[in-house]
Amino acid sequence: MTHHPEETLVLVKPDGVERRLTGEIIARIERKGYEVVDLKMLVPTREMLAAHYEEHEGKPFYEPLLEFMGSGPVVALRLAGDRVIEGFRSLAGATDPTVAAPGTIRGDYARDWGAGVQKNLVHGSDSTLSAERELAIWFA
Ligand code: IDP
Ligand code: MG
Repeated sequence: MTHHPEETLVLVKPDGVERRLTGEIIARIERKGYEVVDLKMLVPTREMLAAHYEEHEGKPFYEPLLEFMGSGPVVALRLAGDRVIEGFRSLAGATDPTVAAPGTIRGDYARDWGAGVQKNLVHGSDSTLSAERELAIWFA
């Protein structure tokens, strides 16, 4: 029987691209042992972002989040590996970069900039259902 490893969507957000951290982030993913199956750089449309972040509609940070995510190029990655969803979330660290553990991507390279949205460098799908849904948006 063929082994089908799990897949996830990772985004290097506009702050990560602008701060030239794309290579560092991909290096950490690869060193951990996950496979980059596909990747692309694009400026996402409002429609893509609304679909991607539908669960957050109505929250106070929703508009700042969509504005931030559409403010420049994003690098989208399709990653594969056993338990890669959980594994990448662990590499990324906590959502709030101020308290994300040192050693994580967010903990090492992100901070609070006093904006209405947390600029925390990366996105990673949080479940197999989210991964499937989000990969269809970014790798249609
Ligand atoms: P996650 O990216 O760690 O999965 P989510 O709760 O799914 O976090 O939130 C999506 C994104 O929205 C976060 O990565 C962050 O950029 C932003 N965000 C989440 N919660 C807050 C908040 O309380 N204030 C400001 N921005 C937030
Ligand atoms: Mg999330």
